[in-house]
Amino acid sequence: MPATSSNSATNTPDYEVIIIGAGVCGIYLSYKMRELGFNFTVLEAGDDLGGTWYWNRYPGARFDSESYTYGYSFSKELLDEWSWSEHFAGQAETEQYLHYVAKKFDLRQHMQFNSKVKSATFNESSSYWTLLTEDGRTLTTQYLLTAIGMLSAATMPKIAGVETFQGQSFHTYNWPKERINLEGKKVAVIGTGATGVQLISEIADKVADLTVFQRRPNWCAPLHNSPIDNDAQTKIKASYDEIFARCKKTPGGFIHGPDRREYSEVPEKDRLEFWEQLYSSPGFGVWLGNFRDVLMDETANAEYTQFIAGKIRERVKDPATANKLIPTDHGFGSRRVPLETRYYEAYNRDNVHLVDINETPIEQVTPKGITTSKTDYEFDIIIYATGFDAITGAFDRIDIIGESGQSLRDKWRDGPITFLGLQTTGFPNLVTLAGPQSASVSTNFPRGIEESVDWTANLLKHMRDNDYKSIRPSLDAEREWTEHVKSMYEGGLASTTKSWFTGYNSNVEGHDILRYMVYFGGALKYRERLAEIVESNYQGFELK
Ligand code: NA7
Repeated sequence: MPATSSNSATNTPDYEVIIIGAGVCGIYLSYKMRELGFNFTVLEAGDDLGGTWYWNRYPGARFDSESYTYGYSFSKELLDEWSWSEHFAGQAETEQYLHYVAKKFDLRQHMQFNSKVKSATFNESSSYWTLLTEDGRTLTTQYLLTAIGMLSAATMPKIAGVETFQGQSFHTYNWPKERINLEGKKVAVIGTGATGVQLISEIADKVADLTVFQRRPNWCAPLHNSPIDNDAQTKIKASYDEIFARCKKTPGGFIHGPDRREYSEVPEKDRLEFWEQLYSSPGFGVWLGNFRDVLMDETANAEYTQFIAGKIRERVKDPATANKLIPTDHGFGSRRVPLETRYYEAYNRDNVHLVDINETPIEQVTPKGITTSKTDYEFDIIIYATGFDAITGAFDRIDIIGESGQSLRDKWRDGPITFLGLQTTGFPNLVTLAGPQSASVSTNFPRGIEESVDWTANLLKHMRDNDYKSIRPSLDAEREWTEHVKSMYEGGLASTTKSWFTGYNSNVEGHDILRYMVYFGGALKYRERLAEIVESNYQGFELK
């Protein structure tokens, strides 16, 4: 057990609410907790706020959703004051935005940085949580709200010799704050997910030589980013109500929603015209604005997939390289679609080389570079764009101990089990914002998060107003929700494809099985369900 809390003598916890994480979710949570007058604090592992936008400083990091659909919607004043400079803002601007929000609402006073939580233990007699930080501090709280990010547990590949490399090497998530000089350098990138694709596109013409080690290619499509000029800025600011209303109507919480026409009812010529239009439009329309059956029906998906493959062949000059960049193990859209800016054109450059590690596997990292079954490569810099132990990974890295000494890590070993992705039995007073099986992790994050935070804030207010001290889901509610989450995986092409949506990660032991990580029912259904729960006086939860 951690050392005794400072207030244990009075049997009141140090805080009513502790929030772990000062990213997009934690910032809004702290705004709401302050608004409601709770005694709370935010514990953040980093030395500043920003979460995803604090850590991911790799070259090319930017939004794939329109900036003005990503920012917070809760303050009209904030919407009026802040001007995004690009339709899809980069990391630095987004970090500045979050700093601006924290300053405007004076939220920093509630945040403790360099405060990595090591463990959280539930005390059954008091219904309090006791947290221990890595630097040895103990804090107690009635409610524990996690805002620890869905992609915040970065994973390195299990390759022999990684630690022996004598040049510089980074995981993209842990990209240093100081400027890294890439000019004139021989650089390796391992990984071609959304991160690798942004990074490769950005650095291809800046480094002397770039070698990309690819295991499975993804279906990528153009982002079509551009600056926001004064006219566009004025229009955006005047139409925020419509923008957010539109996001509320789509299953993904983006401005792009599915085309309701049946794919088979649209003549082939019109389909192709429509697809050309999607391909040349900015953002996720190419994925989420398509006919619904493209993501559900194998025939429709195969035709669209061929259309996109054709685009890759048009853009990559060398047919052998184009073939390597075309996925063969999954159709378009069944994994997260990376949006790119001249990604495919990067491979037309003489200084960029693509290594398919299925043909020539990586054997080891050496002091000088990387050895495959065929070649000894020498590099100055190795970049690992190898992704995350998604969604549950951040929970697994904290010792979360609930009733009867049960650990959350053990409970979720074969996959998460939750009610609404917000609570799990055996862990009262723990609310997992952006937790597994919630809609926030499968939709435009800030849109989902604002709703979950509002819902949670109302719940805590309800608890306080009615003098309740603990909340937990019932076993039946948890079972029913987890089954519902599983049923939403049926029929969709994404559920049969290995990706972080389905919980696979080759770099984490035990994560080579299907795990039901996200809510595929969409933001609308999720929102309805949250509202029903409130209307039914929190049916499915036990409040005491
Ligand atoms: P992703 O999408 O999980 O991509 C990770 C990439 O790294 C992917 O191409 C993996 O190949 C590759 N990878 C992982 N481990 C290895 C090993 N051991 N050897 C070779 N290649 C490997 O993470 P990202 O950071 O790109 O994107 C995460 C999300 O951030 C993204 O969806 C956005 O929402 C924002 P694989 O495909 O598994 O064969």
